[in-house]
Amino acid sequence: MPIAGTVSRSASIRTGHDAAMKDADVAVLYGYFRSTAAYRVRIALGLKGLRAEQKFVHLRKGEQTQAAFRWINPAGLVPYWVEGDFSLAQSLAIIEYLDETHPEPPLLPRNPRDRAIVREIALAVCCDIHPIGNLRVLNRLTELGIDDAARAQWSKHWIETGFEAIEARLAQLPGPFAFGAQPTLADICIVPQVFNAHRFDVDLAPFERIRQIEAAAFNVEAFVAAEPGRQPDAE
Ligand SMILES: N[C@@H](CCC(=O)N[C@@H](CS)C(=O)NCC(=O)O)C(=O)O
Repeated sequence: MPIAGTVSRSASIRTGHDAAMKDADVAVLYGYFRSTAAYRVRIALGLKGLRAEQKFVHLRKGEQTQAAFRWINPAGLVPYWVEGDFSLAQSLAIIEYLDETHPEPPLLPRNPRDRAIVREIALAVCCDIHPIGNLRVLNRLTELGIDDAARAQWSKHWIETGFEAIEARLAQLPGPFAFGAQPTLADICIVPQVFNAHRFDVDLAPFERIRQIEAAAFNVEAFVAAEPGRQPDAE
């Protein structure tokens, strides 16, 4: 059980202040370079100035379906967070946990209505776009006889549909990020989805605010360092 055997049971998050901690004490993030959900968590860690040990689950090779990983996360999905005896699935739950345990800089605005709007955008990505284009959904389409070209059309269509709704909301909000001058949970979800949109040749011309967010993110180290191509498991 090579993956399971590497889980630290005494892990905690390492910050700039306690960088001298032993490697065995660092929290573990299970991910995959091209996983947009893991990409979200990497950005959040970077914005908070936190580090976690990354362990890689090769989704294309199906490692997420193997017993070694299902022993860690029975859902067979990444990201997955392990910190001592505490473990957590779901990127939004992990990010909100990090935000609550490490409040600076905040990833949500203070005002309840503003917080709700930022969450609305994040959920539009995580609930309305991402799950329909997930690998296991695409694999199921193949099993049902859908060819690769139609599969790609499927992904492109749902990204465009979701982006139209998000862009309409963003047009009401100040830039350059989704909710003003500082990145929030909304940007953490949008930027990885834009990466995926490029993979499926989505024309971003109609999405002015989304393009503005992508450009703003290029100037923030946490977003740059989290890019799939910069991860140790990138191919
Ligand atoms: N809602 C979950 C989604 C997790 C998810 O679907 N992860 C994808 C990668 S982005 C995955 O592990 N896919 C494996 C598969 O489809 O077999 C989250 O936000 O963490």
